Amino acid sequence: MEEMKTETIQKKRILSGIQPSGDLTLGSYLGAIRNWSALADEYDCYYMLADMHTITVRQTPAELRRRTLTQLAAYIACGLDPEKNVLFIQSHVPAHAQLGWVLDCYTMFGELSRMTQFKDKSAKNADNINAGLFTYPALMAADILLYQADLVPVGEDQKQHVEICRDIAARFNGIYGDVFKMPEPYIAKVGARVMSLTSPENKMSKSDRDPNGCVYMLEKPEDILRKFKKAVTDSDACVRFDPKEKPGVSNLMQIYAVTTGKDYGVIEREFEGQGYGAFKSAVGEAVVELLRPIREETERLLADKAYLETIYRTGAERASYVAGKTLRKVYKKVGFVER
Ligand code: ATP
Ligand code: LTN
Repeated sequence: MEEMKTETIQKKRILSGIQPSGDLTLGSYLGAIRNWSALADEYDCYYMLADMHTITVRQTPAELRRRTLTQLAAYIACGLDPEKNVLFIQSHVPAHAQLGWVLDCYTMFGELSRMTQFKDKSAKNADNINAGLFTYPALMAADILLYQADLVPVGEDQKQHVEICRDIAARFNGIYGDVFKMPEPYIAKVGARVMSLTSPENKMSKSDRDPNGCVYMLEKPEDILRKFKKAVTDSDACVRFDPKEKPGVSNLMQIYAVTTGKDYGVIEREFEGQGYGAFKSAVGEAVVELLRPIREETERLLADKAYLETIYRTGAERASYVAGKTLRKVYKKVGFVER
């Protein structure tokens, strides 16, 4: 009886997504996907492969297709059960583009100009500063608002986009009444910022130009170990957590802590009096063991294209149902004639 009662209470809804713009990294895993799988029982979860956002930067079509399917397989291999989570490809649900256009008309040039990611990406792609790159936050707002999401789990770097989404929703609701639920960013405390192994002052990122700074989720164990052995540290030869003075060592400690569940005090004692060699190898080995089952499961799933197809088709249907309801409401509010 108790159980039946809780079943009828509407769960809070979560939406998040990652662009298939590069191979997933240890940062994408520790900062995002790993935290998602723990939310499935408590929340109603929607996770998207944000392929429409990816083309704001030029892509090779075959590569984009390969990365999208690999990312879907990796979501599942990381523990996102497709029965409990709606996993879908953004371009399969046309409501994203449709609401995206409407919201473009409720988003101001000035506020888009302040987006840090736009400034960064337009500096990196100076020969292709296209309109999509500029209006991207309105599409991301559509992604979130279509599902009436309560929470949006993202890393620190995406907080500004969730805030502009809230501003757009408040502006729209201010004119038309309560159409959109106001979403909150949801930032995990651990792993929120995994740094590059070669330049620990920068975030580990899929599109990093230095491949040695970045550990890919599906990388071979020997390559992972080699990258950790080469990781930048300092001349102090002491394993101690101090992100300001010792960014390289502290980043490795953070990775080791999240991977093994040990706290910083325990790690400091474990490597006391030893050089960095033993420490770096231990972190590398812990990461290899963390990623090994995920790599094996991703490879197994990728060999079963028919299964992946069933997952993304079912996901698109379930997502379209919810998204369609919001879109119809919005179309009616702005004054479009019903078909
Ligand atoms: P790109 O290089 O294409 O900008 P990225 O590697 O920075 O990509 P995103 O696709 O922007 O990754 O991020 C996907 C999700 O993972 C976001 O929620 C982001 O905040 C989180 N994330 C990405 N990199 C890290 C990292 N190094 N540490 C913690 N979280 C991360
Ligand atoms: N902008 C995000 C990816 C993204 C997203 C979303 C995240 C697109 N739409 C909606 C959360 C909710 C990125 O670049 N990491």
